[in-house]
Amino acid sequence: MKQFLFTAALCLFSILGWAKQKPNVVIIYADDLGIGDVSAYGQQTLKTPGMDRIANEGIRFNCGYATSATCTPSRYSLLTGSYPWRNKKAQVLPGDAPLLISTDQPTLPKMLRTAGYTTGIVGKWHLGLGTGKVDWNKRVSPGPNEVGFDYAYIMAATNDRTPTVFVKNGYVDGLEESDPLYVSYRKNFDNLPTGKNNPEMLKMNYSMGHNNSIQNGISRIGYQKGGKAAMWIDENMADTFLVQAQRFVKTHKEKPFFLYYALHQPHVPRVPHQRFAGKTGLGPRGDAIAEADWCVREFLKTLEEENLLENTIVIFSSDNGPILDDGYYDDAVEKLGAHKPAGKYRGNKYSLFDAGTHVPFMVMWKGKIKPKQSDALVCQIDLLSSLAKMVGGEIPKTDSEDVLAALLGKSKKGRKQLITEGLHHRTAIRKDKWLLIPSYKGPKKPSWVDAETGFDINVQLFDLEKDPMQKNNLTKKYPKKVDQLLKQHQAIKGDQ
Ligand code: NG6
Ligand code: CA
Repeated sequence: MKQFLFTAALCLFSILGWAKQKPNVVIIYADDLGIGDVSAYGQQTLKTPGMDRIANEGIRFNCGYATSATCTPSRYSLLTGSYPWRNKKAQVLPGDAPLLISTDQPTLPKMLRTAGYTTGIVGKWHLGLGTGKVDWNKRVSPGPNEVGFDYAYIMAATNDRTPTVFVKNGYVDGLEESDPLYVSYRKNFDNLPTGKNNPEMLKMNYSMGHNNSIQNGISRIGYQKGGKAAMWIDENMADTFLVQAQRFVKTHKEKPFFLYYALHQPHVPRVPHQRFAGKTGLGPRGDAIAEADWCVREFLKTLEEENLLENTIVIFSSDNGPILDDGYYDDAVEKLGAHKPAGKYRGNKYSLFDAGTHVPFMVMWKGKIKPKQSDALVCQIDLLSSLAKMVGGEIPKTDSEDVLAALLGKSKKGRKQLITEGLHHRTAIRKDKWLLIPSYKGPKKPSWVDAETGFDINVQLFDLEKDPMQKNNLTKKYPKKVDQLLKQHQAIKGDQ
């Protein structure tokens, strides 16, 4: 009897303990993936069953946003809850840029860590490292570990920028002492081969920029020397990150964990593993998406096998809208066919038109969230406050709004409005069905962008419900609306 009571007490204790355990948080964040690239959003040209699983078993948000149409600024907002234009340096960073997030700023991983979570990042960082001149042969700091992540296995910037190595908790992974690594964004080392001088060494040609150091037959932005044993092979990158993400989950499953799994696809250079090359008929961009989708599928399988799906909220989104030619000739344009990466919307990466920031956004939590679609306006910047609310953490004073009820499908209301950003911190305002782009002087696009930026000297007002392609500028028809939205834009953004 005594034994029975003891066992019963133990069971009750563990059930109560389990019930009290905070849910794990996973953010899967794609790079340059458009709302029209995910088949759950309606397209028929490319199947994405992994991503679709999150949308179909969870909530598919129809008005989900990144704060910016480029990577660094969006990631900055995701992690800090602050609009990127509040920090002048929050622009696409070179691979040797200093850490953009100040170590005393509130961040999502810090908030979760304080709430008892083990926090990890695997994949693309692109928020700078160190304080200025980085010595890649010593521990590089401050970095992700200093802004809230207990574990970090990252690529420093982008897959088209040097250094082409992974950094594990501040150390270049696999670096050999006898072959130190040097990086420069100003000049080449010892006349080493470059894309510009040695095109015969390239397996993929550059179309714009990207003609500096060559690694794995692909020339990049930036120069590097040494570090041979640590250099990544692009074809294996997806597998490396997936294994890291799976390992993090398996190692930390006993306590609440937060994993930021930042996929590198379909950003350029698009070099999927042989298993995916040529499989979609859409060229490397489609194949890279298929590879990313497989990663999502495998990762969800791991959560399932570890019995974690019921206690894990999985959020999926992308850092900015899609782009075809982003600096390499890789058939993305030629093989596109009927596929529409931006779905029914006008815009692309770099653009103030809607699809620059209007991205796939799905949230799944088995047993807690009922499958549905939602039209609530939600933004990645809101994850800090919303998740703080969910875990009983501290909600810091930032631009992040608590939209937890919308994220869990309990409310149709998200935020009231959102400031979205294109290049050079130029911004627009999204509110109700409207998108207003203020007037901007100067050239409509920089020479290195092969897509529209949405800049115009005339103010532009679009009704996204009736005119998702943003063909009809309604400023003349609705002058009061223009006035109102310009005032709201000014009130939030000030003179910045
Ligand atoms: C641009 C690069 C582009 C890409 C982008 C950053 C050129 C011509 N273009 O400067 O290829 O790397 O920066 O992309 O160099 S992001 O998704 O990380 O913001
Ligand atoms: Ca990006």
